[in-house]
Amino acid sequence: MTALKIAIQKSGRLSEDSLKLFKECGIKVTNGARKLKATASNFPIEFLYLRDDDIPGYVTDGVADIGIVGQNVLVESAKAIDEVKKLGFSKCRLSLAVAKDTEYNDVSFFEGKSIATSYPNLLNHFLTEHKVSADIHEISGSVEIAPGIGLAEGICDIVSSGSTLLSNGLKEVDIVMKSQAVLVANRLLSKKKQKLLDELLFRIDAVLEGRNSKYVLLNAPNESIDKIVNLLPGMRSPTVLPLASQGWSSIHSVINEDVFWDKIEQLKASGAEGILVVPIEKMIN
Ligand code: PRT
Ligand code: ZN
Repeated sequence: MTALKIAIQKSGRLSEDSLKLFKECGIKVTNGARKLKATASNFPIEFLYLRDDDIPGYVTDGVADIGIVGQNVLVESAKAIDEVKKLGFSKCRLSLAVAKDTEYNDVSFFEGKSIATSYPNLLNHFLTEHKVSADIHEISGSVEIAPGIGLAEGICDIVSSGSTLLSNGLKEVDIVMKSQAVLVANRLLSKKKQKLLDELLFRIDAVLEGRNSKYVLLNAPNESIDKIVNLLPGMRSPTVLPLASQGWSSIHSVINEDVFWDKIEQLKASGAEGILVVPIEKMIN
């Protein structure tokens, strides 16, 4: 039987959320992470556990059909594979940073200076775009210590909370790229594998849409219904049910996480009371 082979990070910042996504997609894999491979018991998919840097290469070569990797690693690798879905986790940015008391106005600061990074391709592309010529020092780890030991005047590294920069006396001065985990796929999947990938993407969409939405139930006096319904699109339109007490209704709908608090304010101002918010496990449009 054909199985889709997926490469995911063995252990690191992508691992837990990657496994959680498959679990929420109803795909059962038993304790794989300590082994090299594992097969799901209820979906034709085989997991390969690898270092994140190797994933774009394995997917390009077809050792794996698909993979989960950060956009930073994908773009840096410059491999001929496609990003098929943004997954919304492991969000971070690749940024330029300098010693915190340095006067910095714009990227031209780096003209003729040296920058330490593990992302030479991305940095080179960014500098070229800004017509800055600088000396790129490629190092594989602990980039943040480079200015302190006199290796470079600046660094280009991944930042998420910013605390690594802070504790090394550095400040973030420009963003080279924003990144998140993405699903990537080989460009030459067989028809059977493409069908399995489509099934998987259908499940992933349902999980991601659900994560990004809340189910809301509220009470309102009947004269406010029109106003409230206008605020709430719902999947098709909101549900309106009469309450036992005369003149009142219960309204049910779905609100997108991005506009959640704004909507709640508007609903309250329009007469909504007793608002209940419930997580959605999956949402199929
Ligand atoms: O062993 P393997 O090669 O598989 O893993 P790795 O050590 O190369 O990667 P890992 O697990 O650290 O990161 C995997 C992916 O997670 C990265 O490619 C990014 O897409 C994403 N990601 C999200 C991060 C961070 N957040 C992050 N904070 N990757 C690295 N960091 C590091 C950064 O390099 C810096 O040292 O964390 C430090 C900065 O964090 P803050 O919170 O102090 O700003
Ligand atoms: Zn790595």
